[in-house]
Amino acid sequence: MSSGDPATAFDILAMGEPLAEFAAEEPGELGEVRSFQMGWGGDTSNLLIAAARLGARCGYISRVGQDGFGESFLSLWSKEGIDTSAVTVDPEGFTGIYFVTMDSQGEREFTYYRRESAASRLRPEDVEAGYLGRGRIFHVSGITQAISASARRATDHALALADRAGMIVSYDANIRPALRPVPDLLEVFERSLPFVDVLFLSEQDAQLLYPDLDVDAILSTTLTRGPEVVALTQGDKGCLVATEEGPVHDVPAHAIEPVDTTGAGDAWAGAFLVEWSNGASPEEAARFANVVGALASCGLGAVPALPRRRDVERYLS
Ligand code: KDG
Repeated sequence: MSSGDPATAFDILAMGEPLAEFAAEEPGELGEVRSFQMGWGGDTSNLLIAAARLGARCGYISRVGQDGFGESFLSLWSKEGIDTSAVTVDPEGFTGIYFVTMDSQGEREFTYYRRESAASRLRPEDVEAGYLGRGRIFHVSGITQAISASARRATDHALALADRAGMIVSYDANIRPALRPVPDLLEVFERSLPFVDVLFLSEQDAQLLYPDLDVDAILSTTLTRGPEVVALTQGDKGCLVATEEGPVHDVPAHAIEPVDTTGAGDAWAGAFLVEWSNGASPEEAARFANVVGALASCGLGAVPALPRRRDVERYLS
């Protein structure tokens, strides 16, 4: 994607909350684990890093605290080549934190410390039409809308601006019942769909939002509400990709033994966007994204294992 569209400065702009990440290095409850790996998370930040490592020109709209974690994110983004001119360092907020723990069955759990964080202070004034207008794709998620009322208003404003500017609008449902009750998340999700061109849903998101529908019904219901493409990821089963005109493509996953799937869905979506917006068909983009998602699961933490294009090529050869 480094060839990019010369008419725009950025291939992908995203808005959301970065979270300092503490990934347990051993199974156990939060109070029992003694060793954590510090790293970086936050779904929209993960997606941008994944896309930047595949060659996309990216920029982030966010807020971090005036603290060590905020500094660490700013230096990470700059190392990854992500523009931070729309990231505010907010002395009145702190950079959010989350812990990732794993029970003996391998079930992951996220514990958040993010209420009143700097990013939850995102507001419509943080979204400048001039900045958005420099991008080709705008990406946001249900998490950005769930962290606070002002972040939701900022997202609604950005979705409307991006849509009006003719950008490709990408949206990951990322349903997190720990942040808000599911009926509220469903209401915001459905209200956002008319602005969305590419929708990403995990199987778990789909079940939480529409427990009474099967996947075919979920794909057709969401497609009729606005998106041009709906991608439903199904972990080790692969993914389904649907468009209004074509058949539903069922693209198998790559058999790997995952170490940590945190961030794999974000990497998948970033890779899909990079390939699809560069002319690949939805099915080809999903095939590529399945490799990226698999490789992203091969290390502890959301960011360390995100592959570069040469890693994907090496894997495929
Ligand atoms: O997709 C992984 C993200 O969920 C993780 O990095 C943390 O952004 C996060 C969140 O809010 O759950």
